[in-house]
Amino acid sequence: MTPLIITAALTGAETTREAQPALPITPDEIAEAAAECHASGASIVHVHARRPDGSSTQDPALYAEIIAKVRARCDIIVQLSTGGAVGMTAAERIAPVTLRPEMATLSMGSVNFGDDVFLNTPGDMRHFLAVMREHGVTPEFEIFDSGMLTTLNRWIKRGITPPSPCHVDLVLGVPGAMAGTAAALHFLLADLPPGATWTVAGIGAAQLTLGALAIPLGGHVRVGFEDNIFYARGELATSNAQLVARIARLAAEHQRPLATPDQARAILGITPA
Ligand code: KMH
Ligand code: ZN
Repeated sequence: MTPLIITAALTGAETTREAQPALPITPDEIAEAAAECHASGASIVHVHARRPDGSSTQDPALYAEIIAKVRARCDIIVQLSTGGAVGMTAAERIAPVTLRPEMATLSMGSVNFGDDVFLNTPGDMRHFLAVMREHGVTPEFEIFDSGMLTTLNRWIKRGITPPSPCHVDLVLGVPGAMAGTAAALHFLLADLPPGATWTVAGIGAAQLTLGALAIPLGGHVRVGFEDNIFYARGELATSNAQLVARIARLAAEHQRPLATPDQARAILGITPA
């Protein structure tokens, strides 16, 4: 079976230190957490920047510092967020892509997001794709609801993006979007673009259940404090790496090898710069 790519979504835009005391916030903390996750089996790190006070920002200078500090520690693939936080402008969100990270996320539509709306207009989405192409950045298409996968299939049909390589992240369990259930995952998988690779990012308790399900199904798994702060019911995780290590153990039980960063690059069609 294809080696398993584990993505560690370390920080996110919404998780707070108050809720999760081990949340990495500064570039040094993020780089250290990335190295720990790499050592525990992750081959991609999904990154959001924060200001020193913990608030979310897409400031390219902070992202540049994070990338440099991660690079100094390990060879993990750095995937920047273009989702940022709700309420940010499209211009703010896309700005760090000019740093030419290996990957960046591209959300495929608008959706309710808790009490907010995560806005992604068709024009902004096409602009994000164009900027990523211009800078040699591999997109990860973020799918929060089924219409977003329909849009991605339409893009492929119209030649806006190629059918391969094509990597999607099925983010399941956001309040306002698709449920974090096996039924929702199977429903989306039936409509996956032919040849696409996929990761599942379950929110909250679905992080474990859907991650565990993806391993025998041949998918890939995202874990981390962006999506879930607990190790078990009522028990906070002690680190992002603890969540990565659990998926690595489950993969070993399924005799599914873990992808090294270079194997992940080959699977995802990323050509090192
Ligand atoms: N913070 C969410 C509103 C991404 O990273 O691309 C969007 C998000 C998606 O986190
Ligand atoms: Zn994110």
